[in-house]
Amino acid sequence: MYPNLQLEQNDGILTITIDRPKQLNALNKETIAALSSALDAVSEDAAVQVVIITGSGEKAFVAGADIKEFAAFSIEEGAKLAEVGHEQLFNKIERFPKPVIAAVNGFALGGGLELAMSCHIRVASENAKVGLPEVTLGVIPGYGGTQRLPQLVGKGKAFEMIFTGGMIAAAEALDWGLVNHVVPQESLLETCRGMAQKIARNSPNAIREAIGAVNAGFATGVDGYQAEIAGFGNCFATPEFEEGTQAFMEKRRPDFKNAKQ
Ligand code: CO8
Repeated sequence: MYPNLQLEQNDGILTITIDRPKQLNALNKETIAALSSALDAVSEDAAVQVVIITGSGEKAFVAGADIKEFAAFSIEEGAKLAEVGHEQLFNKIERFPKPVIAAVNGFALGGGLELAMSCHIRVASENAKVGLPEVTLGVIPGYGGTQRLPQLVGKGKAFEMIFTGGMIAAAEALDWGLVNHVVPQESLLETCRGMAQKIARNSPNAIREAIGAVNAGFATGVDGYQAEIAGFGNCFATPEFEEGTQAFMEKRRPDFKNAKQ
């Protein structure tokens, strides 16, 4: 049991629902720590292959960091809060060895959009609205938004979103490449689970290496191509590689679950 979270595990897919609906699922310290622990608990658990993160209710994914919690912070406390958040959650998700899908079921604002952007894939419901309203509060995005938003939508659009603090609708987020798909709210989880099931049929080891290689291309001072070469090599001589190639030659579906040692 984790405070402010609901967990549901089915067929290798763990769905984590952030459950503070009265506060529009705002991320307070306790919730960030709980998410961090829930992810740690499954990062090396072969029974979980894909994680879906969503928000409770029909209104919000996450309406941001909990403003009430940091309203009276000093410079040092503000910096510490951001630093701890990066370490405990946002970087952890980006580097998580299993795919993490954000099911954006409503408002994803500030830290909420930053949470969605740290996930590997984003799927939004038609009613979703996303934005980085931090400058309207006198702060800047502090959970990775200044870095991940330009990666996803380009520098010009990122500046526009950050400077105006405005929200964009799901359709525009799709157009900008900020989310991969937009679906009716009632089919959001089903769509994410369908995608997760497809992913779960593939080699977990290869997926872990792919996450590392893609991330390496965005890391400062790291040669992404070299990371890809190393990751590609790491896949060889593994039971999953043996199973994948054998299955192809035997004209059957690979069974990676039983290929694991
Ligand atoms: N923090 C705390 N409480 C919140 C938050 C939030 N981010 N968002 C909503 N709530 C609470 C409201 O205070 C209200 O609670 P109560 O009834 O006790 O007053 C409840 O949720 C419902 O909200 P509203 O009544 O405002 O609902 P509306 O439908 O009228 O409006 C909105 C919905 C438009 C989403 C509105 O709630 C809103 O603008 N929320 C704030 C959005 C925002 O500014 N988010 C960014 C926060 S700052 C941030 O995320 C910084 C990230 C980086 C931090 C780095 C470390 C510090």
